Amino acid sequence: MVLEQIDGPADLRALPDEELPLLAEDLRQAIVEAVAKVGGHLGSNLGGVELTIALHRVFESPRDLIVWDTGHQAYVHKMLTGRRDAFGALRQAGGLSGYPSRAESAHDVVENSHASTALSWVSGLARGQAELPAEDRRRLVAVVGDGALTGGMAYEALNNLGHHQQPAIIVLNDNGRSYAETVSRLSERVADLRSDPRYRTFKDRIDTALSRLPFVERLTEAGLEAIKSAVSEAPALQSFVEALGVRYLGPYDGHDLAKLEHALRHAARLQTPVLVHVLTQKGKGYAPAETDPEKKLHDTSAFDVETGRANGGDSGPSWTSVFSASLLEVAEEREGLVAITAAMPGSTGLLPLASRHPGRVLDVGIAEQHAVTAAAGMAHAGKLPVVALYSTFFSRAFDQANLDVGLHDEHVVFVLDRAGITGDDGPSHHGILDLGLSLRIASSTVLAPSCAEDVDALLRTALELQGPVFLRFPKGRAVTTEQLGLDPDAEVAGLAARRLRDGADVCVLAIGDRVLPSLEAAALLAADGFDAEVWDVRSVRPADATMLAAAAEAPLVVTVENGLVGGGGGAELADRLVERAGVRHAPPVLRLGVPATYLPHGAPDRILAEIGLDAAGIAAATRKALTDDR
Ligand SMILES: Cc1ncc(C[n+]2csc(CCOP(=O)(O)OP(=O)(O)O)c2C)c(N)n1
Repeated sequence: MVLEQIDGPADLRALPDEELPLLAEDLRQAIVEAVAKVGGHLGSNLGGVELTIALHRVFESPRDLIVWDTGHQAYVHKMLTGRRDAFGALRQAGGLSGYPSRAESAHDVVENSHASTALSWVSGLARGQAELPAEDRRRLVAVVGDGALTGGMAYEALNNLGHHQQPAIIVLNDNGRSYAETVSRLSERVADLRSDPRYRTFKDRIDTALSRLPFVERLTEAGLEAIKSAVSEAPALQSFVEALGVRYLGPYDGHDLAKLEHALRHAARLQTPVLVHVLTQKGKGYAPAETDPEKKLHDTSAFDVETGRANGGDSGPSWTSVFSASLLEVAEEREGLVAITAAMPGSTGLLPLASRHPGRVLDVGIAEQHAVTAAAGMAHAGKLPVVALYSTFFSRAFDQANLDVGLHDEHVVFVLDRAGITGDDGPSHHGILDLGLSLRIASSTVLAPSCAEDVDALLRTALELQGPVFLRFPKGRAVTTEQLGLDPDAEVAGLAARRLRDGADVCVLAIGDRVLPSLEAAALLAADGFDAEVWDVRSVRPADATMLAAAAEAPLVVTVENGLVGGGGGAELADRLVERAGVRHAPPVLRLGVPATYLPHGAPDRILAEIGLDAAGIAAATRKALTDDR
């Protein structure tokens, strides 16, 4: 294996050209094998193999800084920068992160896996080193996907890079897709280019014109550049970035190593902001990824290498699929309902609705802020927008939710998937801020179903309300009414809370997916002789008056949530108790939730146990509070 000879970029640079295709093959095989075992991001890593090799041959990381936008496509980079042997433990607790990680390697600069930030990072890095002598300045490279280029921050940074003529190389890894096809005219034009015979004509014309140039000029890239700019069929992207003051090179075949290296060396010599446009094929080299119509195996759980099919996981539907089915039903009943996604139609459960009513699902690109303000506009125009986001990405759109939706009292329903600890993707992907953020919006309603049946009931309620309404549920398999010991036919009205268990020693107010472990904790406490009352809060705001009245009488209240404990659901309920009972008479409240720290990757259940949010942890904390008589 050629890959075994590569312990760092220096080995890669020393490798003879003819061995590079073998290395590319080794890398693809190693990535498929590792991801098949542990799950992770596949399609973009397979597509970016040659590009990553070329980057590490041309630039000298870690002296030169390579910033991977989003970071899900940095597996090849990890393999080539000394982490080949550790790759088997990808995304496992204590093993390699699925994204760049400063703790892992000096080659990793940025580990924020929320998209569209790389151009701002290099703009800032360029500004930061502007006063250094030229020989001390590092070369700066941002690698960004066409999907990430639909995010507003990328345009804001391009504007600054061009305006201030900051020397930085933006490598656009254009595979035409985010998860689904990228929503952008700029991308569409490139898709046309891939198949359009006029593009060939354009390229041919350049070659012909170039062959007519004097020999010396032919040697200079400047000659080629001048001709390209003069040809009117140049891609729309070229006109766009050049209008902002950023040079454009390309498009290049992202699987042609020699051409890529040549293009990157040229870009590095320019000393200006320059965008190198590289066309790659998502999933390249692995048939099940190349042919996956939904997302080119963008991400996947562990799978069978032969077929590419995910290994059977736990049985039962996921929270997402429960929401998906419910949305389909309620959409049939409400013509005005429109679902909005920020480039994740499949993962947020919108595909069934999109296939039945294509016009009623809107993919805005990786543009959460725009999604939310556009939803406010739609609501004002009489539609019923449902914005389906992962909890972690909602943070991006807090200001829009607060002011465009909240201040204007527009009725927008936010469905926040993957709320709570998400696990494998590490600190930037845990959905632990949404409760705190949504509760900061003065007019918001905040709902958290504890079981599958309640997703439907609370979604229906959310659609009846006014103003911003948030519905959050976690990653993974949905809890059933049977697991909670509920009668499936016993309906709970509207926003009412549900008393699941009586008890006089302590009143546990459990939110969303922490209801089941709280019930289990009550059983553990009962074995120790403590009688716990347990409520399924369902609506954090407004909180049910009957529940608050019961809690106000308890000697101790414990709140439990899968979200940041500071300023979260427990804090909200504690405030309501004080309001109700008076500050001197309200019961003491023990708030259990996620601590304010950047939690690393690992299996969700394991992380939840470590931070005391499983049944044993809830029981232990409650027992301690009950017996702590100082
Ligand atoms: C702000 C934000 N929203 C959503 C996502 C989820 N997400 C991760 S990768 C991805 C698609 C990225 O597409 P692109 O940049 O073209 O990279 P590719 O995977 O196609 O190489 C999305 C939507 C994210 N990381 N950040």
